Amino acid sequence: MKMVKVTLKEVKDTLIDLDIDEIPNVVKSELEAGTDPKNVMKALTDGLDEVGKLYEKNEYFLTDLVLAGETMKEAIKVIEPYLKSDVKGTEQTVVIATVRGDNHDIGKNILISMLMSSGFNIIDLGMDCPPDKIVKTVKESGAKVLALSALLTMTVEEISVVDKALKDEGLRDQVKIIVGGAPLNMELAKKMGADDFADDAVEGVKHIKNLMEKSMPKIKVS
Ligand code: B12
Repeated sequence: MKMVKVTLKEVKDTLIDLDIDEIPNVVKSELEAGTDPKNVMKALTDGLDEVGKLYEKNEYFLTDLVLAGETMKEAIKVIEPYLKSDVKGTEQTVVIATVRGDNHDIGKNILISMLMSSGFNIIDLGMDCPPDKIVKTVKESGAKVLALSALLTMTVEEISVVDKALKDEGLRDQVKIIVGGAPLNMELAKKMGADDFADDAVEGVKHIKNLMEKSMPKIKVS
């Protein structure tokens, strides 16, 4: 394969053009030229934002959203080995899911890759995940952190359903909930009963490490 120097704008545009055949080449060229993988990821997510806007304007259709998702997945395959997190994890378990009714998993999967490269043990419950499955998994795994992704305004409420279901089972004190996804912010996250929120996967890894540390039993040194 002949490598030609590309720009971040070309990475973004290739995604907007939904060019699934070309995306691995442009992403690889950009990475091999030494560009920070986080910046390449930013160009790709900016591209997806643009796709979302074109969809809102009825210039793109559902089939285009589907193809955008597939194109992003091809890009992530190339970028994943370069995405090393600086935060070292503690090999503790994080249960992670996209909430019920929501079929967006690209952001969740980026977070998983970064958590794994930081040494965390992941139980991935996939997308459109019912609350009872989440509760059962938290119970059986003894996980200290539950990470939930919600991309649709109408599925944000599902976070509070999970929070309540964990409370009903007496498990809420055992597990911290962190949430992420475009419609969320810290205020809304807390309103839904979560303990924490992070804007992106890089911040997410840092926050999860902090939550893990907070949930460690304190050892008294006399
Ligand atoms: C690709 C896509 C799809 C694909 C998803 C494929 C897949 N496997 O994920 C498909 C085609 C399935 C899809 C379907 C729909 N979609 Co859609 N989709 C998108 C699109 C273009 C990109 C989403 C994405 O992957 N972004 C890139 C990732 C990397 O970003 P991210 O998920 O936000 O994740 C980052 C952070 O948020 C964070 N993060 C995410 N999760 C978590 C979790 C934790 C714990 C932490 C710490 C951090 C974190 O870290 C990530 C990386 O940094 C967005 C537009 C957009 N700009 O977001 C619309 C969008 C989300 N979709 C939208 C809509 C309306 C739909 C449909 C309802 C369309 C329809 N009429 O059927 C359906 C709903 C299906 C369903 N039930 O879920 C709207 C939502 C509007 C809203 N606010 O409710 C959007 C915003 C488009 C738009 N502008 O109108 N979609």
